[in-house]
Amino acid sequence: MEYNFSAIEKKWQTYWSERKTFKTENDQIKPTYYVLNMFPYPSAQGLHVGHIESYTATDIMSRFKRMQGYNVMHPMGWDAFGLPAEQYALQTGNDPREFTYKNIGNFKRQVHEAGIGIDWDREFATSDSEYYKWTQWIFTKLFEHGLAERKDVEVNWCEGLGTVLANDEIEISDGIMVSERGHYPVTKKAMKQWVLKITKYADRLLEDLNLLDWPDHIKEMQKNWIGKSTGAKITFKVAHSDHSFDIFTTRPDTLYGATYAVLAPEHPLVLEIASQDELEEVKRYIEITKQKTDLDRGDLNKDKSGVFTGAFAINPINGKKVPIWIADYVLASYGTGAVMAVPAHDERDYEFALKHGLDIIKVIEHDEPGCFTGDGFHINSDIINGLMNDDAKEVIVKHLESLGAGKKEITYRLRDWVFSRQRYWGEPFPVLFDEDDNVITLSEEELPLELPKMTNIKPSGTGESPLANLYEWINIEKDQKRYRRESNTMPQLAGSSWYYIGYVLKTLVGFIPLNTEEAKKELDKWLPVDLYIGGAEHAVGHLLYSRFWHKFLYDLGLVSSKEPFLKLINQGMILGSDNQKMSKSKGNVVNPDEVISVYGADTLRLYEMFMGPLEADKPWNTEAIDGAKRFLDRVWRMYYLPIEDEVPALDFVYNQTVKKVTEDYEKQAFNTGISQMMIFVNDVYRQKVFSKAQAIGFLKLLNPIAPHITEELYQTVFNKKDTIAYQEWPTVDESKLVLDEIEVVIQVNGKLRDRISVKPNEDETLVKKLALEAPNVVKFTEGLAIVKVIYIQNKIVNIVVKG
Ligand code: ANZ
Repeated sequence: MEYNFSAIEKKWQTYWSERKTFKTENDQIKPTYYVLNMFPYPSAQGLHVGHIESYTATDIMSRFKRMQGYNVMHPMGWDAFGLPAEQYALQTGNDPREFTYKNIGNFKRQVHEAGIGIDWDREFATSDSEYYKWTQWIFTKLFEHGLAERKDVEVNWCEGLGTVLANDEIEISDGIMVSERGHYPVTKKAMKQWVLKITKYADRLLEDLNLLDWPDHIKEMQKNWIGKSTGAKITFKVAHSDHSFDIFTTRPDTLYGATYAVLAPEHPLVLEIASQDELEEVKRYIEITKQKTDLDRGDLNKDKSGVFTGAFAINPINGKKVPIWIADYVLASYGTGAVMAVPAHDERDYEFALKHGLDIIKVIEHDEPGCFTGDGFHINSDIINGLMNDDAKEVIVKHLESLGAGKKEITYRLRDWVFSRQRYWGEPFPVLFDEDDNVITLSEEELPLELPKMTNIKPSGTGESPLANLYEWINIEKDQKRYRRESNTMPQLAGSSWYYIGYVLKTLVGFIPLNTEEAKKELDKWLPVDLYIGGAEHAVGHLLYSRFWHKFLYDLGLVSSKEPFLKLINQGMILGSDNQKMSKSKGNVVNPDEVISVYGADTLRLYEMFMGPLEADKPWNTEAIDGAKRFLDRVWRMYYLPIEDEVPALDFVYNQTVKKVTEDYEKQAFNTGISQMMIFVNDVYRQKVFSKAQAIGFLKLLNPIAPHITEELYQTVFNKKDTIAYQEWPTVDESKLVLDEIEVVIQVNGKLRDRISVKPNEDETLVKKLALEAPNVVKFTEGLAIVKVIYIQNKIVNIVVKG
C-alpha cells in the first residue's frame, strides 16, 4: 500500500484530539517534565516555518519524555494583546477582539495540522478576562509593595497624529525622530506613567543568572542590560549660589583632572543656574535634544554638541572652579544625569574638550598621544600622587566621605519598567483615582476589571488612550464619591510575564486562584519550567521581565523556585533559500500550510529537524525536503519486509541506534539522531529482514519526530489498539554492543588485498598468521621475501614484500 500521508495524518490528528492523548496526567507519582515554547503572538500571517521548528523541538521532547515515563506538560496559548490588532482596529473601525480570536483560530488549526501534541485544556489568551483578572491582581500586589508607582516619564509624542508612539513606530530622519506613519515630527514629552521598580531586583536578577542553564550569550546580554557599575557619587557645589549637584563616576581617582562638568539638558538644575546671557542658547539646545533618541545621544553620538550654561562648579577636592556645560552625550536617565569631565582620560570628554576648547589636565602618567584610559601612576593629584588606580580610588573616596562630599556608589544601566501604554487593546489598570488623585486599588472581588467593548476606537487626541473617550467608563461613583479610572492599559509584556504559571493553574472550569494552597501545590509540582525554547529576540525584554515577576511572586510565597525557566534554548533562524531572512518583500517566505499539503507534516518536521543543529541558522532547501520525504517512504516500505522473531545480524546496529538516538534527544541534537536512524534503515534493507522487537523499537525512536506515520505502522502492522504515545521507550542491551568479530583489512605494499574476521583484541601473532594465509594475500606474496608485517590493532595488517 502507498504511504498516503494526508489520510494518515488526518486520522491520527483526529484520534489524538478526540481522546485528548496529550492531556497532562493527573498523577502524583511520575516525575514531571514541563516543556514550553515562547508565547506566540497570533498574527494575521499565521505560522511561520520558524514556529514549526520550535514547536517540533518541544514536541519531540514531550513525546520522548512521556515514553520515558514522565508526566509531561506541553501547553500552548496566545499572547493576544498588542499593537497590530490595535492598529487594525484604528484603521478599519473593527473590534480588535474579533480580529485576534480569528487569528488564534487559524494558528490553532496550523499547530494541529503540524501534529504538535498539546494539552489544549490549558489553552488561554492573555486577553481572556479570567486570565487578566490575575494579571491585574499581581499588579495590585506590586502596588501594595511599593513596586508600582506613577512618575513623570518621557514618551514619544506625535502632535501630527495626536498620539503617543512606541519606539518601533518611530524612524530617524536627518537625526530627528519622525513617525513611521506620515513622517510627522515626534518629540519627547513628560506624561504621568505607571512604572514598575524592576531596579530593586537588579542584584538578584544578576546573581541568579548563575542558577540557569541558558546560552552564555543570553546571560551576557542580560548582564549588560542590567549593567552594574561600581564607582562614586561626588557632590559639586555651584559657585555663587546655594545649588549643588551630584555626579556619578567610575573613576573617582581622576577627580584632580576634572576640567569641566556636564549636566544632561533635562537636568532640573539647568534653567536655575543658566546665566542670563546664555539662557536663550541653553533653551534652544534643550528643545533640539527632545527630538533625539538615547541611542543617537549615546553610542551613535558623533558631533559632541553642547552649550555653556554660564555657571561654574567647585571641585570638592581642591576648590577649583570649573565651567558647567550641558550636552546631549550625558543622559538624564543614567547615574545622576551629570558628570565631571576628565578629558585627559575619557574619550568622550576628550573629543568634547577639543571641540569646545576646554582645558585638559593629565593626572595619570603615560606616553601615549591623546587621551589615555588605562591604569598608571597618578600625577598632579596631591593626596594620591604615585598611587595606582585601585588604591587611588579608595583613598579619594575615603577623603570625600570625610568631607561629606561623596561616597561609594553602585549604579545600574537597568531602568525601571515603564508600564503604561496609551492604548485600548491591553489590560485595564485595576485602580481608581479619587478627586485628589490618590490611588485606590480594586479588591480581588472587584476583579477582573473588564476591558469595555468599544465600537469605534480612535485616538483621544490628547495622547491618552482611546479609553479616555469613554466618559461613562472612566468616571464612576462609588459610596457617593467620585472616582476616575486609568485610561492607560498595561503593555503586551505584562500578560506574557507569568503565562507559564497560567498554564499550570488553568483547568477546564477556569483558573485555580493564584493566591491559594491548591495553586501552590500545583506550582510546586511543575515549576520551574524544565525546557524553554524560543527565539533570541526575547533575550532581554520578556526573559528579564518574567524573571522579575517570578521573583516577586517568590517573595509573596506563591512559588517556591527562584527562577521560572531552568533550561533555555534559542532555536536558530530558518532563512529563505537565498540565505536571507524570510520576508514578504524578498518573496522568499515558505508557507508551512503549502509544505504540509505537498509533503505532509511528518516530512516537514523531519526535514526541519534534519536541517542542522537546532540552535543554528539554516537556509531552506527544497531538494533536501524531497530527501526527507524519500526517507519516510523508505521507512514505510521497510515494514513490508519479512519481520521475524530474531535477527541477530542487526542486534548491534539496532542497539547502537537506540543508544545514540536516546542520548541525542536528551541533548536536543535531533539532526544527528536522525542520521543514526538512517544508518539503521540502510542496514535493515541490506539484511532484507528485521525482528519484531527491532521493528517496534524503531517506530518508538522515530515517533517523536514523525508521529503520524509511526502511529499508523504501529497500529496496522502490529495490530495494536492503543496509541504509541504511552509505550515504554526502548532500552539498550549493552551486551549486544560488544562485537563478537571484527573485520581487519590486509594490505600488501600499501594495496588492499584481502579481509579477515577476528575476535576484537585478538592475539597479534595469530592475526598476523591468519593474514599471511588469506588466499588473496598468498597470491600476491608467493615467492617474494616478506620484509615486515605490521598490525594496527582491530584495524589493519600491513605486509611489506620485496623481490
Ligand atoms: C569621570 C571619568 C573619568 C569617567 C574617566 C570615566 C573615565 P559606566 O562604566 O558605563 O557606568 N557617566 C556618568 N553618568 C553619565 C550619564 N548620565 N551620561 C553619560 N555618561 C555618564 O560609565 C560611567 C562613566 O560614564 C562615568 O565615569 C562618567 O564618566 C560617565 F577617566 O566620570 B566618568
